[in-house]
Amino acid sequence: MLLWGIAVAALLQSSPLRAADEASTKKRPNFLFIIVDDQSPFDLKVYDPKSTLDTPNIDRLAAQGMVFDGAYHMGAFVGAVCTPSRHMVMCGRTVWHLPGKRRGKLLNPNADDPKLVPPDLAQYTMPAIFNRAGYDTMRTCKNGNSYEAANKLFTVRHDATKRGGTDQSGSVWHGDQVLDYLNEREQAKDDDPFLIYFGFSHPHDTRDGTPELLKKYGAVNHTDKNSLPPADPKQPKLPPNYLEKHPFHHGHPNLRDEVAVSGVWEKRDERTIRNELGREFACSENIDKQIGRVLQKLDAMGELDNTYIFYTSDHGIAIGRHGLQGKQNLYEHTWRVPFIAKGPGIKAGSRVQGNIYLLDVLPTLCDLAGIKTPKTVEGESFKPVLDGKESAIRDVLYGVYCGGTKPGMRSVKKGDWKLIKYDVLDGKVRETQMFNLAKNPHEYLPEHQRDNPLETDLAEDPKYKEKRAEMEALLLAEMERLDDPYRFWDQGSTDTKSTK
Ligand SMILES: [Ca+2]
Ligand SMILES: [Ca+2]
Repeated sequence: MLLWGIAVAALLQSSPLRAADEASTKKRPNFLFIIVDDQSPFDLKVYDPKSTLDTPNIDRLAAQGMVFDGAYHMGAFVGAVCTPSRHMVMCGRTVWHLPGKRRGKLLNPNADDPKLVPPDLAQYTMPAIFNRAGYDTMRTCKNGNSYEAANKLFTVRHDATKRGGTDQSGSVWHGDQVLDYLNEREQAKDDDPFLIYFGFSHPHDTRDGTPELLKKYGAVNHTDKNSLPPADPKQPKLPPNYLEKHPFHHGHPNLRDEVAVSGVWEKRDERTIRNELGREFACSENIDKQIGRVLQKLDAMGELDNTYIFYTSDHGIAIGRHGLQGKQNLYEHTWRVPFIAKGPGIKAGSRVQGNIYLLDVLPTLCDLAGIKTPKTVEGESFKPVLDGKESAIRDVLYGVYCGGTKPGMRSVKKGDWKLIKYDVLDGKVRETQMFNLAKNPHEYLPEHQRDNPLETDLAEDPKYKEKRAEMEALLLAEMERLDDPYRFWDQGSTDTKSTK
């Protein structure tokens, strides 16, 4: 019996699978989750090779890892799109199953239903799960517009809103918090695996870049509402889908991001938009520098190869695209997020569609760490994509903006096709758009006056009547599946919330 036991043990030890298992239990992987605030994927060279934004460190992550072309945030029921987005990151739940109450008022109409929003959800958020699993958890990020009940569970937390143009008042401060933490670990010879939530306050406005980087992108921190910033050829060019005005009202009167962003206000002229893009780029390059510092430190500590690194944003942003300025729309520049992953086993230089949401991050981290994913999580692990076994984890994507007049905006995407619907301002605006994203990736509208007949909104084109019916049905099915409490004018519902 003893001999047999030794033989089995020897056999197990010689098996490569067993050897890999043992190695991974000896040293579990670390996680560095980088999240910036308000960045369109199309700002980055990784997504737009013509972009003039220099991000050598993000580019290197992409070259050594995997780039996702289909990464989305599911949407928001408040103007502060950050808030639901960051809840989804923390708890892995779909948008209508999130906490959403402010001063007793339900922002998410489902928020009081314990079947849809578990009252003890904070105990099943990213820091809670990883603390229980023996990870050291650390966080730096902006304050506010996020999930405080989860944020406060990180063992080490250094949050502050840093949107200034100096080291102390800007992104350098967030970088310093992570470097200080890594230095302390090194000195204490702390060997536990770690999860670092490395958040930035920029490039969210106010986009006060450092003088050096502002100069590089030809921009100024423009503060005078009554004048235009100077034109400068070094500024980023206007985006291809720029418009001076969106063709119809977005449905959220007095929306801060569309009327009150310092440096832009309600202006959409070329000088204002190019200057603001220059400011956005200055802030984004500064973020890239901080990422570089942290990666260098991880390398020096010998931890880099055992660390999964994710780079993303809480959502995109318009800044002149389609005549919009904010993050309260469902065009690709804003519905999508940049998403890059690098780490053990992820093929260098790979690129996938993915079709992931930010709410899939948490189950993926659990999967990679070998932690059981809690039942509260509704997202899906995209580890099979990271492993190169799948190229996408779902076919249909759903998006919502419901922070202004109701029911607001919805989008649905499947394959190359995308539908966006608007039902706002008490029925004054009822619009449907349909795009073939393979032929019209910038979502050109008739106002862009493109020659190619596919480079426009195809919703009313009789040639695509069947496609539109299919997309409309998909949208309704997603709204039902996800407990969307609203219905649109043409969705044939008796739901009492549909008209108000
Ligand atoms: Ca944000
Ligand atoms: Ca420790």
